[in-house]
Amino acid sequence: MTTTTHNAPDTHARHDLASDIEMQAADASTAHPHRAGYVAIVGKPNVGKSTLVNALVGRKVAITSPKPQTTRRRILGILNRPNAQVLFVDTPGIHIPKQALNAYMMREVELALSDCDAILFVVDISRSPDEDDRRVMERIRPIAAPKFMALNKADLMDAADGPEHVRQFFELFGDENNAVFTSGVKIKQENLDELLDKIIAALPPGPQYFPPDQYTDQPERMLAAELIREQALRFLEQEVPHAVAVSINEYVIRPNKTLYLAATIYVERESHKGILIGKGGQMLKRIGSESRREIERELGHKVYLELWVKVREHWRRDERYVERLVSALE
Ligand SMILES: Nc1nc2c(ncn2[C@@H]2O[C@H](COP(=O)(O)OP(=O)(O)OP(=O)(O)O)[C@@H](O)[C@H]2O)c(=O)[nH]1
Ligand SMILES: [Mg+2]
Repeated sequence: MTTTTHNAPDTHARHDLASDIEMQAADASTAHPHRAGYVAIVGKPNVGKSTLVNALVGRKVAITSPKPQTTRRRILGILNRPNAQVLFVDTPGIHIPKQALNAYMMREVELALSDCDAILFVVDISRSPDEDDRRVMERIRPIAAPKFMALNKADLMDAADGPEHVRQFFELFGDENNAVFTSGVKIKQENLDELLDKIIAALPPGPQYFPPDQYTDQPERMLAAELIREQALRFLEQEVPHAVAVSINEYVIRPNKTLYLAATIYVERESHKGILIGKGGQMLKRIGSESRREIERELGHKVYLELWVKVREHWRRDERYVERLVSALE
């Protein structure tokens, strides 16, 4: 595994364990064994995969943004239910890779698909299916794992075109019974529950692989780096946000519980650096204060944040840098 978002047992161990438990369940004639498994969440960019994972897990596991290609690697979101532990694996939106970064992102999707117990295909129901949705479906069609479709952004569904979009998505997916209307922003909890019940019923019997208080596999410093990138995506325009990567240089929790955090925001060109810093440093200040607020809210520390800006020319084209920068390790 290259970037390693998972700390879970390897597949074989997991499946051996699962079959043991299956046998125990059968011995005890239990009708409702505890279930557990990985659910790969896939779809084209910007359909709301990360927003949906956050809504399902009930925590901010992954950053979101109106700009496509926000998610760059696999991100685990853990949901505990009395009868199940669902391991959602958020993935980058599927697209045709042009640079080393995009190729990396697509490898991350492949890794998620290569070891999953179920697949959740997310689509944006406010539009009709296009080539990109079809490409996703073609990719997952040969995979044997049970598949579900989230007809997402249902809150944006238009009364006039909506039914036709739904018909076309059903036709593409081919299994109406495993499709559910969802919305990650205006949540109709019943729909999310309906989706969850269907997914859980399809998972293999298995134990809690992760402790019940753990909701992701990302270390705090990585969450912090992502929260900073989210604010950069929010305030920057055009190609600059896509050229941003964030690395944590120092992450120290002081005895008074204050978190001292020093991070570097990488961009690809001197011109990006100028935009990121802004007139009189205003842009960097804004990104800094909004990120600090978010990190305080999500991680529960008082935060002292120091931001640096560096140029790493064309890092997205260079495999050597991509992995390190995407994992916030540089
Ligand atoms: N109205 C509405 N907007 C949504 C919904 N889900 C997500 N969005 C918005 O759609 C945009 C994209 O959401 P993300 O969750 O980042 O999408 P994604 O599929 O993870 O995108 P990538 O990581 O780029 O592949 C954001 O602006 C979200 O706020 C929804 O159910 N309804
Ligand atoms: Mg995403």
